[in-house]
Amino acid sequence: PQTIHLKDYAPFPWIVDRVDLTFRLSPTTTRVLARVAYRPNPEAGDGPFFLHGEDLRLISAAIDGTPVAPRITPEGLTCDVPDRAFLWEAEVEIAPESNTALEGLYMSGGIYSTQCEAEGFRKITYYPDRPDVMAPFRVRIESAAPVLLSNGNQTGRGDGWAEWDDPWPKPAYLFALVAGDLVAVRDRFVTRAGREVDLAIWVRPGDEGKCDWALTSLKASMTWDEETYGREYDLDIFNIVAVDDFNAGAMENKGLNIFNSALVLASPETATDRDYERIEAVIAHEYFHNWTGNRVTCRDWFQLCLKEGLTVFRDQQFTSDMRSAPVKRIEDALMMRSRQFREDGGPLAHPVRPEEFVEINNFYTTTVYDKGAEVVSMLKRLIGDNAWRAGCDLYFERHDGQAVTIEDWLRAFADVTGRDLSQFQRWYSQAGTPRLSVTEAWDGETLRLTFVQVTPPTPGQPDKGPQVIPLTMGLLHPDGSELMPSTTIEVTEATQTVDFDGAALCAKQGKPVARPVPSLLRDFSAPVILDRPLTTEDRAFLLAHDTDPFNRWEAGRGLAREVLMARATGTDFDDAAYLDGLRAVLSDPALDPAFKALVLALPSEDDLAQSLFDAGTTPDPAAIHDAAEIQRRRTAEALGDLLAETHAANATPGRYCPDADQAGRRGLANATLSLLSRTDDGARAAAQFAEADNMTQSLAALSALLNIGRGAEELSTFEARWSGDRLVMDKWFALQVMCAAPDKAADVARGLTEHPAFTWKTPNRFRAVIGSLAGNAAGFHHASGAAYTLFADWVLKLDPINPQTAARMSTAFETWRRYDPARQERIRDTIRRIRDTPGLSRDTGEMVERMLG
Ligand code: BAL
Ligand code: ZN
Repeated sequence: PQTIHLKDYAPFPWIVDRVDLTFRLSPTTTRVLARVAYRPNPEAGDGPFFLHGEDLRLISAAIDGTPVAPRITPEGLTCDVPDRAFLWEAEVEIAPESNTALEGLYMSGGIYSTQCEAEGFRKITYYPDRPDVMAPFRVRIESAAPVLLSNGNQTGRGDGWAEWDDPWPKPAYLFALVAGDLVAVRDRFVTRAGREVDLAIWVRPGDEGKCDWALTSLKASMTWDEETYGREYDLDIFNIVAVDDFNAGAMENKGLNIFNSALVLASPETATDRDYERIEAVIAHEYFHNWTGNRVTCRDWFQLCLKEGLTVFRDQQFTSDMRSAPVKRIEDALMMRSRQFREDGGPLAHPVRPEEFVEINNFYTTTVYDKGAEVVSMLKRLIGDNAWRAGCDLYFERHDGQAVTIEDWLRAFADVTGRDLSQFQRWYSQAGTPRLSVTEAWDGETLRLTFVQVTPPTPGQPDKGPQVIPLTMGLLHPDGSELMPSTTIEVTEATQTVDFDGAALCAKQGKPVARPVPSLLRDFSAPVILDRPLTTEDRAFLLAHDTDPFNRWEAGRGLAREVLMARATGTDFDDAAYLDGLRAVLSDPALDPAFKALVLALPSEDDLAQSLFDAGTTPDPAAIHDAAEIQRRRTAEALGDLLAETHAANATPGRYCPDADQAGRRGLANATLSLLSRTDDGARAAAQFAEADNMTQSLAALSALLNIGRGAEELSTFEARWSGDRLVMDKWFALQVMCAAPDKAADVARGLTEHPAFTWKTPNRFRAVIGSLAGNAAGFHHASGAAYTLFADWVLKLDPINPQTAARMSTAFETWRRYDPARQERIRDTIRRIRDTPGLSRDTGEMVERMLG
């Protein structure tokens, strides 16, 4: 397979002035007629007239009405064309019904739907399928289906046809078409400028009652983007469609977002608080793309973070504003550490802006998205809120209607601030998580902090330069009061010292002079690993006194990690400080319940495996699992009454509402329930399951029961009640695998693959069973190797029909080098078995090659 390089970028030699598409829909023989106006691009060099096209049957092609005979390859066609403006016409035939890869035009549950990002449009017609070719599209759909949708505004509708016109030039990856038997739940939004926008959420008949939250979230997003960034919507219609078969979460097609139904449909009975929060965030994310991605798009796919990192950052800001900012920050840091640091530290590490790829679908990663968002967040932190907004305004003003690069993006901020951002740009080009070590020295007057930053080698990048690390920090007096509130310092050198006049700070507060206690990397101000020798007493002090909620939580997490790492390696460790800390947090009436729930949760087993590995110890997944289980029981025994009180006080916060307040209280109650089940034999959980009137409490109770090896009866009750609801059944499948004991996980998953409802070609169901097996760390890495084998068998089964999802799944093996020689050998042999399978897709092939290194 061919590797594509950033350095080889060249503009397309033609400009597209207009695209007219006619679709005659049929499940097996859809005809697509394309009429495309081309003219030479004066800013591009010469090159062949090459149009991408895959799995198309060309019926006819013509230039200015004269038939032509292009040369066709599996990747596209070339054709001799005049050196002037001309009209290209081509008719092709495609078969949406047999498109199981879910890229291009496909059928899902009888509904025609598209997914064109990144390179799916080439499966619809011959076209320069690259993001820097932007054009206005007109679309005519001919079909007996009752609902016919495409991008832009509807310009005509008759019996068996509809016409759509999208005036905003767009790349082909933003094209969308939907047709089928759908119903709309409608609303209306008036923009700040007075434009009246018809909003509609299109779902299968029967799902109308589950759209309210998505609509509420959409209107909130539209208002927020106007108020926060001055960005308004620009069409008369905004449509969202929910489909069941979808490789990812959702897609920001212009004016016609298409969503995985799991991220649209919600009712209290069927969706959890977590689902509601996610729906709110993803609806916002796709809406925000209208400016960050659609109006200003990427020049090439190497610039993917330009739209994704920025849009994730924007949706994070939105969630912070709609809910609790500290809780959101902790959740985002947890995600970064569990997913992105893991990627950054393994064989799949790549820069936020990669420089080469084989299959671009493999680069829709946590690094591009989440680290990309952290880079944007650091930029804002470094330049301040006003310059941030001014830079964004300048970026939109300069580049509206263009396909641009990270250099263009940064130039807007350099111009607004006069700042040299060349060192900052290393965040885009250097892979790997910087490790920032800190040592402290106190001479009775001055506190000196010495920072040393090192970014470890990653594939293709042996040496790294120092990066600009915005380090937000504060200083506390040993009596617990604050000496220096949050301040951001810039660590730019490989080694750097910073002095603080501790004596003066104490004197200013009227305090006796004492060595200040630093609180570093507040608010998780940079995506780095902070190496800082802290004692248990230091952590307990910060948990009790830090004024920064993130670092307060971080201190508690440090205590938990200490206890679990010691226990997992067979070392005696006193958990008194950890338990005292929990007691204090749970008893503090001033703290947000959602924050308490986060403090109560243990680090994940995968997180502990990574921490042990980072500390130079080979992690034993079984020992980690046992350590966590023992600690849960000990916590339940030590804090029983307080946990029970907390559960009782928070379990029923009133008539169900998915807002942050209620969700936080339910989250805390469910965290306590899980612990209490360890000592009450599941009595409370069984009662909660029997009484629950919402999915959050029902699922948490079921999970608490399964985690202690009970819940068989409840599982049957749940299945009988929800067998007709595919999204709820995904939860039923996933929970059993996630909660299975380590020695049973593979068998549980195998058993579920034999369940008649295991429709494995639907990505959501596949992920629920097979994906969850990788999520059960001790089960996945059970010494028998049974889970590795089962997992690989299913990846190989999925690969021929859906390479994109299969490739993504295969990354479960990315951590193989962490483990002992026996496990390493098993996993390596498994990856090799995948690699050596004849006919393996380019997608999965690239992933396994990279994992083997
Ligand atoms: N652009 C792909 C889906 C998303 O990130 O919004
Ligand atoms: Zn996105």
